[in-house]
This record gives sequence, C-alpha cells and structure tokens, in this order.
Amino acid sequence: MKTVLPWIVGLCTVGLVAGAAWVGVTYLPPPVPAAQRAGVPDPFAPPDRAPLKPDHDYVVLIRAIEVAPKGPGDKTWERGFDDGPDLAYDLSWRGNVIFSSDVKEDTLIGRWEAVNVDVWDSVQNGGNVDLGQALNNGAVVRTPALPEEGGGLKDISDGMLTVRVWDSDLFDNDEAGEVTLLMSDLTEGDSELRFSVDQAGAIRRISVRVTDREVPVRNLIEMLRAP
Ligand SMILES: [Ca+2]
Ligand SMILES: [Ca+2]
Repeated sequence: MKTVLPWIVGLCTVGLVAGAAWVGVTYLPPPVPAAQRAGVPDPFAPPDRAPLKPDHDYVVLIRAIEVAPKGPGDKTWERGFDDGPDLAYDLSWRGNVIFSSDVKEDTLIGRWEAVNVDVWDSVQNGGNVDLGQALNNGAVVRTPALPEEGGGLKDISDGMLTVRVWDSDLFDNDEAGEVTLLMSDLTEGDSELRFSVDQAGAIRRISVRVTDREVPVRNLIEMLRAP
C-alpha cells in the first residue's frame, strides 16, 4: 500500500493538470491585446482631462509665462542694460480686460501665485475667506452655453480668452506678444501651452490652471493654491 499511494497521487495530479489545460484551451477566451483591456492603466497614457462644462463659471489662473531671450524683432529687452524683462500680462474676455497682473522683475519666466499668503494662512487656520479678496491672480469667466441644434455660438468671442504679455518699462513698454486661448481647448486642471517663434511674438510658454468656480470657496482656494 505504501508503494502504490504515491503512484495514485501522481496520476491524479497529472490528470488535474491535463484537465485544467484542456479547459483552458477549450473554453477560455483568446487573449485581449493590452491596448483593448479595460481597466488596465496604461502608464504612458496622458491623464484624463475633463473638458469644461458649458455655461459654467471657472477661475482661469495664469501660473507662469516664459518669454524668449530677446523681444520681437530680435531686440534686447532693456536697451543699454543687461537685465531681463519685467514681465506682466493682462487677460481679456468679451472685449474687456478682466485681469491685470503685477510685474515680475528681471526674469524670462514670470510666475504668479493664485492667492495672497495671508489668505492662504487664513484658510489653513479655518478663518473666513472671500474669493474677491483672495484672488490676486486669475479671473472668473463663464463658458459659452451649448449652441441650439444646428446653430453655432452666438458670439465666437464668448469662448475666447486673450493673454497679452509685455515687458514693463519706465516709459514705453516692450510688447512681448499676445495669444488667444479657446475655452474649448482648455480642460480642468493644469495645461502647458507652447508657442513657436512665429505664433506669439516672444511668448514661448504659458502655464494655465482652470478650476471650477462653483465649488465651495475654501476648496477652490485649496485647488488654486495646490503646487
Ligand atoms: Ca524693456
Ligand atoms: Ca528689467
């Protein structure tokens, strides 16, 4: 009996393995290519970007602007001096300037914080915050409503934002360039827009953050302030 038992166990094991292989060959579906497998994240895929909702308020925040080493026409930024441009921008919508930035001195990359440090401290300590006072950069805009069936947007400029950038000088400013952003190209979260020489004067890059205005102000400020 002692010699027969291992043989029986061995035969049963072989039978189980062969049976499992037969079931696998006969009944399991063919392998699905990786690209078609649902729920398997592709590490190289760009993050999901939610398009902006129509007829909805958003805060548009210009986080950074980079300009070329020289201004349009290949002119140095500060004639007779070697310091960099003093960058500022404004944001226009529906034919109106709705935000003008402060000036970032002597830099080819201007960066602007979303909210004042004081306001951020207040948020952290549970104090009351008012969006109007909190925002020291960025502006509130509304996306266009969906057009009626078969029609287009009533006014195309409803869905356009213009960013004008300049080097702030004591007398005449040096224009750096101007770009028009289409709201339909923007998504919630951060976008980095790059421009070639002929597209936007001396503007090379704009980093823009779009945040849903219709969330509680405290959450909104945390989202705007996030690194
Ligand atoms: Ca200048
Ligand atoms: Ca300067």
